[in-house]
Amino acid sequence: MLKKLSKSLCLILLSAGINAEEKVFPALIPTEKPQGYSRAVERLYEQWNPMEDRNNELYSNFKYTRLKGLELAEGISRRDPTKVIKVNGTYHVWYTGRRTKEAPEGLKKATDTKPGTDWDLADIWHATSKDGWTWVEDKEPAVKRPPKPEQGFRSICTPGILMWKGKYYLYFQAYSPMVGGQTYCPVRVAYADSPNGPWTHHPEPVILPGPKGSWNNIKINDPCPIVHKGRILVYYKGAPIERGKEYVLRVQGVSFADDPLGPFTPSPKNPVINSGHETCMFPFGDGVGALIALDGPEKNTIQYSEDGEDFEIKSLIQVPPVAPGPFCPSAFKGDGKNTGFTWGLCHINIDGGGAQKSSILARFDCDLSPDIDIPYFKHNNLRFNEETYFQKNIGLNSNMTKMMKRLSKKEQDMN
Ligand code: AAL
Repeated sequence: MLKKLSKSLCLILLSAGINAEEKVFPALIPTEKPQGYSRAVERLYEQWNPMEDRNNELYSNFKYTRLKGLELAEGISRRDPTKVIKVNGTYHVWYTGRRTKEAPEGLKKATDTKPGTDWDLADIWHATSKDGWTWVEDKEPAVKRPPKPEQGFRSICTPGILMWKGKYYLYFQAYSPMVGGQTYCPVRVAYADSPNGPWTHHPEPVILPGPKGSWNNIKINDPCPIVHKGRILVYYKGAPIERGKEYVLRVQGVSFADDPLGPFTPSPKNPVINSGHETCMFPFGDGVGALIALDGPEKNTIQYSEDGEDFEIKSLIQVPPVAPGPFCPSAFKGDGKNTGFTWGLCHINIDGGGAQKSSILARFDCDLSPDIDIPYFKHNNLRFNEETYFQKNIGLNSNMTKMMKRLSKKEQDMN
């Protein structure tokens, strides 16, 4: 009987074009790396994991929801939120808040009352929530611009929150007059005993741009503090004053401190991340996770580093939150048991641009927590509707349409 069966199995395989002796990659994914297949199969085991993104704690897709209470209003822009923290049952977030009668129209047209960019003439605002979906904004900024001529008198923006030994620290970009890509931007800090303030400006900037000719010699953007192995790490994006294809564009560095007011010592390995415009670093397990979006060869990835300095790509992501501020329940414990996050706030520029229109804060949900398993967020194959493909920045613009038509014409003439 058995003999008969295996004979008929051989016949079926042969008729399907498969030789019973031939090695075929099985449908049931081997849990151990099988030998003798392609580099792609090897990578599945060496760099990724055989269950693909379904088993990847550092992979997620992101789903967005409009916030209640912080809706778009004339003359108000909110962007670049901090991490969300929870204190005595209330969630807190801080962000760049701009309230100007006039709209930004570029730095050349900026005046004392007209902003040059969405983050010009801004202060740091604060909102609270009981559930993470509905938010209530304070009546006044939490941290106001310092008086002239202190650094930051023109605009303070893009804050990052740190909880350290029962106190609260907000790190932020401090601009005196803005003059385009050439604007000098160090990081200042303000501190408070309660998330509700009052906040006091530390008199001196704590993280300064680097020396002449270095990768961060003009700007330190997006300060993102975390606690790792008992130390304070502040990540940031640096930019040089030099512009052009041969110069560094957007890379990230880190500085270490044992006191929130400094001194901060830059990592000798800086820059520690070679990409990213909108980023967020978060404690994960006993290392550091980093969500890296928009710029550079490693854009739209989630990376991981054991020591906070040497990062490896762990996943490729789609539609990442812009300027994410996740709620990381154990972000500032520094106990090596960090559980990632499942939601946070981010910003969306209302016309899909960057600098010239107002922005809104939005909520994102995801599964970047090793303690939780939500298969919905581990799906691949995210597809978009018609409107998405033809919207500004994705549809081919009119100048490029003309150029591509000229090119097609040339190709036709040549062939
Ligand atoms: C943001 C951040 C920094 C930039 C600008 C305001 O999203 O990258 O803060 O300077 O845009």
